[in-house]
Amino acid sequence: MPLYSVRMRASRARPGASGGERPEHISGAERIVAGAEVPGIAADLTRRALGHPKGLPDSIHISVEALDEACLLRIPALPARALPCPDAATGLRLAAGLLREAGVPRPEAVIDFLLNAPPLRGAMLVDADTLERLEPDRERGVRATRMDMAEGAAHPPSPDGKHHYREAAVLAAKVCAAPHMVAELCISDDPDYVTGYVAGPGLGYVRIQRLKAAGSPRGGRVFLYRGPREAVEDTVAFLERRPVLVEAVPPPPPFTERPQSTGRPDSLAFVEEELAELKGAGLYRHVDVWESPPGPHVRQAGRELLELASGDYLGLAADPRVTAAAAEALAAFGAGTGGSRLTTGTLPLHGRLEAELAAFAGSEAALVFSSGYAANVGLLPALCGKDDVIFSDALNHASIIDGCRLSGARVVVYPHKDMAALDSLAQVHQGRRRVVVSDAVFSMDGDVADLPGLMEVAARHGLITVLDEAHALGVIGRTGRGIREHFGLTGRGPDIFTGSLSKALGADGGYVRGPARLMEWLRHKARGFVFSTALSAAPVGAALAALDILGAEPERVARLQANAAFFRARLREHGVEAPGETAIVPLLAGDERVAVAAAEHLRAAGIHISAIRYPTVARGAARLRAALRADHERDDLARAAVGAATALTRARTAIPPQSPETRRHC
Ligand code: WAQ
Ligand code: MG
Repeated sequence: MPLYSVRMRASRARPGASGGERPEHISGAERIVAGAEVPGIAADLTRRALGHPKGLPDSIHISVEALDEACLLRIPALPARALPCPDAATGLRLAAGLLREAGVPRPEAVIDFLLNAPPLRGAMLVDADTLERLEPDRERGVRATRMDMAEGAAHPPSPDGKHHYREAAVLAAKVCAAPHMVAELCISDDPDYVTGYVAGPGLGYVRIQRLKAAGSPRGGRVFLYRGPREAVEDTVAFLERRPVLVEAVPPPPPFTERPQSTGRPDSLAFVEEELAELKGAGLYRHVDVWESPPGPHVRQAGRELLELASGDYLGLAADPRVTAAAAEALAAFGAGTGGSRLTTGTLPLHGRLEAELAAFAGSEAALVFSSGYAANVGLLPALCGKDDVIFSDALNHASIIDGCRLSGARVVVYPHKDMAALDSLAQVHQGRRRVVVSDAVFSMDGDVADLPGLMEVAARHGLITVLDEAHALGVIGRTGRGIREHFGLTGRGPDIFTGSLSKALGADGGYVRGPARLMEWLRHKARGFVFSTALSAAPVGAALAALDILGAEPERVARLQANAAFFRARLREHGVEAPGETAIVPLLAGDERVAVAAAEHLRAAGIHISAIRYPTVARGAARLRAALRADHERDDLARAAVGAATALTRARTAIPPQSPETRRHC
């Protein structure tokens, strides 16, 4: 039985339009039906054309065309879900989040694009990364046609004559099946219909309750494309001409968050509320999935990116000697240790790593923890309790802050690197034990603690000194031995260091190092050591090999430092301030949205530099944070510096400063 495509298009001449201008599009719809149904469907579609809220047409085209069934494609419908939202502004933010999830790097720009475009009959076909228009006819757009529900003949017309959801679900399924399609955003141009959607091949069909104000005729569609220019033609041909039947279109998912039938209050309701708040404030975190080992060039979502965000400063994480050592340790000792260091977990490798690490960095002994975070959260509560005082730099890493809180000690936060303030505070706050703790290299600012000043104040007041060298070991000091070497300090150094095996050493895990008697004591007192399963063999083996390389090849450290200096110099040439003096280079943006938009511009240019926002830094102190590597090439760094300068300028121009009123929300 032959199938027919029946299409309706209603339009009217624009009021006052001069000859030659295109008529104004009012509505369009289509079905695929058996021959016997053609007259009935044609009548249905004509009634629809005459009843559109945009007004009466003065021309209705009905076309009936037999389909070549050999090229009829049957595809499954997209899974559908619904996001409720109180207003269009919230809906648009949700849409941006979904587009980003679908892999669109600058969703806000896509939305602006749609909202500011003139009305079209079809959709804009847009490059997902550059936002370039790709369709051959930009006044008409690209129209997805020749499609219907597979069960089309059976579906009854909806009571209000509106078919929005079903038709959209069919169209979105076809669009998402088109080659190189990343996502679709749709806002209805029916003034009474405020619900819209975002769809994507991996995302499914997501209805968003409100995407515009009621009464507004402004709508449109954007199809986001990522593929070769030569393939655009095929994509357009598929959308416009390939007959498609969509199977098993689900009923429209409702906008209730969950069935209310039980009448019981939902004790987890706060989760949706708080996630929606984060999305609204531009603070929702989307995680990137990497598809290659760490290195100066990496792959993410099928794209090659120049990487300036990783803590693998010396390029050791993927060094064949390091990975081979990890593999050897894994084969020799298994994947897991099965218990705490005090029960079944201690391997000969742990002892070797502790001895070599201590010797390299200049301590008597060391103790390996399962992460740098665990080292701080293990050490500080062991060292201090409720009768004690911890003086903590205002910009210390979160793991230090958490360790301070968990200790129950009085925590006195001193202004960043302000040794005079520390001195005064130490005079005032007395206690049983008193500790001063500071990052050696501050992780978000890339500056170095004033160690000589700190040692002097500590000596004057008898404070125990703790320095976190996560971003200092292997990074500062001529041979990478850290902050003491950086300052050429030969006398007494800090009492205790904490650090990470997962930054310059390219492995995984953390450590505390210091006097042997203190390490012996910590083995009994640090709960994060006592009650945590021992770090497994592979990362310990990797860290040992990395430490050997660091000792034997200090030129890696020199290259890292030279790269950082080169990158800072290029940035300054392009008018970007680049404070700090280590491998971490902060490029201050202030506004969260500027930082995020600049990072997105950079990503579109093939450069990955992280945007850092609250809660990692203070609100309004958002930034791009570049991290250098020893194996970065100069050409790449020069390109990244120009890219960063351009991206920041573009983001600042596009995003006007917020009034204090709106500022409060992010
Ligand atoms: N192909 C491409 N673009 C189209 C097509 C088509 N076949 N039909 C419409 N457009 C474009 C055109 O620019 C319109 O202005 C815009 O999309 C909106 O079209 O789950 O009714 O027909 O409840 O107004 C969404 C339903 C309904 C959401 C969307 O779109 C839900 C809708 P409209
Ligand atoms: Mg329509």
